[in-house]
Amino acid sequence: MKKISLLGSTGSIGVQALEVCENIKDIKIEALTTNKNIELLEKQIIKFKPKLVSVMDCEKAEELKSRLLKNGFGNIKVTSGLDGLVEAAIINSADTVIVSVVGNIGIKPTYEAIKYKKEIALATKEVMVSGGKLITNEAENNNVRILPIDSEHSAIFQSLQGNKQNNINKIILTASGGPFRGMKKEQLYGVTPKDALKHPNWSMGAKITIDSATMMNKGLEVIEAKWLFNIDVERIEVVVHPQSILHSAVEYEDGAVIGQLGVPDMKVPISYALTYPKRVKNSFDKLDITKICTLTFEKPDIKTFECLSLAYSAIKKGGTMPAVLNAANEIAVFAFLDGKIGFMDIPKVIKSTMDKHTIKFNYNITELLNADLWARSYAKSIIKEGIQ
Ligand code: MN3
Repeated sequence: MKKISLLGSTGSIGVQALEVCENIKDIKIEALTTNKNIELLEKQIIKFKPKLVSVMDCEKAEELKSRLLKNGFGNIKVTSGLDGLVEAAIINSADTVIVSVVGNIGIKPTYEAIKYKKEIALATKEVMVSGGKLITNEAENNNVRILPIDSEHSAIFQSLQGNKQNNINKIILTASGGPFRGMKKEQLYGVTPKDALKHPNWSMGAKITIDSATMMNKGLEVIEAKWLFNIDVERIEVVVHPQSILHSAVEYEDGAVIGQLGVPDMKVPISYALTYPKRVKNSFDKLDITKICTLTFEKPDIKTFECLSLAYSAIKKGGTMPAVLNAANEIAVFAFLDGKIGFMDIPKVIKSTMDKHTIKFNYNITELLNADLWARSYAKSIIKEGIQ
């Protein structure tokens, strides 16, 4: 039986992960965490009866404690803050940690979970973008597997099975292109958060939906793929594929391209990460290939969607730069969602922050998190002063 700690159980991936766990059956949920959605967490607690839960927001954690006491669930431990999240990640009774929190907050708990030799099922790509080098080193040292939940990376991972001895030419990383595919810069200055939140194929959280609209999501995924599959970014090609049916592919040196297809449904990659190398039957929607009619592929418009080039540039510069890209992006995205900056200001905030950063090439986790903090405060200061 697999025993799971699920970090970020009330988010879009977390909720789907619990659905997958119910389908797999032979799984016990040991810990659940949320940022502040204690209403949903309480329902999950009643259903899955974990040993420990953690709430980032301390006040909400206290509120949950008294609610659980009233409900007769007073025996469940409630922790809070980043320390609480780490406690959930390293809980003794779990062997696998699903990381599906929003953003960089996932780095520390993932890093600690690896030290405790927990298998990682990773949905939070920011963990790899920022901490890729430290996380993959630590995983190697502890002989810990990191299984991707991100749909493209799951597709690449699936396409690599049975090919250990074969060299690959390149990874073909597919992108939907987001809601603004085909639009030019001039058309994008006036777009609102509401426009950007309408993703054509995937239903996801707000942060990743905006990242999809700017194509930063794909930039982050290029960096994520580099670390997960130990491949040079020059050999990762982003291809826009609006139907989101081919979830990504691998081209081998003989020219054979092996990819994974399916309906856009995160439950499939989640399930594979939890049951690998086995596949488990489910009742989720299946692909009717005769109904697709057309699959199209095009090169990304990197002049319009500058975030994609910024991501390539950050990983090529290396060291702490990808962490800075990621942190500045988080600040810019939330400022855009709050109506503080325009859509086209997002790459400007990121670029200015990157330009100002002095890269550190040898760093520990504290120094990495400091680079992240510096980038956040610098990005905030640019936004406050007004973007040129
Ligand atoms: Mn993805």
